[in-house]
Amino acid sequence: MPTPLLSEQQREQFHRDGLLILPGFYDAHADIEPVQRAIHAAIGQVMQRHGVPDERPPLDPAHFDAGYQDLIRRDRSWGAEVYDAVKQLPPFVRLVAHPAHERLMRELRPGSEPGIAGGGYGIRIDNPGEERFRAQWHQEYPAQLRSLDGLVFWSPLVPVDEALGPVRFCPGSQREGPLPVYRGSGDGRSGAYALMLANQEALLSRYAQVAPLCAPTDLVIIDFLVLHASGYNRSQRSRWSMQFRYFNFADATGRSHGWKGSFAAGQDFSLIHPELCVDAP
Ligand SMILES: O=C(O)CCC(=O)C(=O)O
Ligand SMILES: [Fe+2]
Repeated sequence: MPTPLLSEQQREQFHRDGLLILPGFYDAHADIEPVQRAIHAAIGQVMQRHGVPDERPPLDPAHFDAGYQDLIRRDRSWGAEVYDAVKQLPPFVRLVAHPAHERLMRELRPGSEPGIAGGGYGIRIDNPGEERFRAQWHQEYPAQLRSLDGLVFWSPLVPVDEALGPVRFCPGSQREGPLPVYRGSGDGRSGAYALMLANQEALLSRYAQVAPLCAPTDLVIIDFLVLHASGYNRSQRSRWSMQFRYFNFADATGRSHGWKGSFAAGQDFSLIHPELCVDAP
């Protein structure tokens, strides 16, 4: 047996809060910089595709996103091209299946059979002042399905200070179990972004909120049932962050629906969990 990655205290903390932060978990040189370098190259490819002269300074991993704000100012849809491109970069995909993720899942969920949620990994680019793709208060399960018991591994690619809008959490809220969402809500959003938590205000009033600051190499582990929401990016730089989502094949709810995925897998959540869908007042 390899030595555990987590202490008993960390396991207890995750069990209590549904949230655990592991500062400096990844190796900057081996894990994070290759992703940053590859994103820099992908931005260059999108520039080239649109005839934008590449006048960026020589690559510095800490400023891998140089030129990106200019690019989206010219045409926001070029940012969407970068967004689609970066989840297909080999150094990122290698990290999705990092052996440590499986070990962490087995330590936090003894007896689990880890699975990597198809369509459940990517790199968020939360642009300054943008509302459309900001995640509202949500639990991960309705957005991802696969299994009720699951973990989001979240890790920033840029230092996240107050101005960049750190993710907000309600520690302990995973104990609510799966919460109903409003049917047919939308607000001009689509897919999982359109899901609206029912009785949000009453729920949020019961929990304290935390919005931890973090930096590249840090890992934030999020229970599929803990309430969380994107912050508001009021800075001049996009908030780049990686998400890897693991589910549990041995979970009874997942097994009952055949580990189906949600919106990203073309499924209609309300057909799989009609009992979790209620009409908006
Ligand atoms: O990074 C964010 O703003 C939201 C993250 C989130 O909801 C997730 O990773 O599941
Ligand atoms: Fe989420």
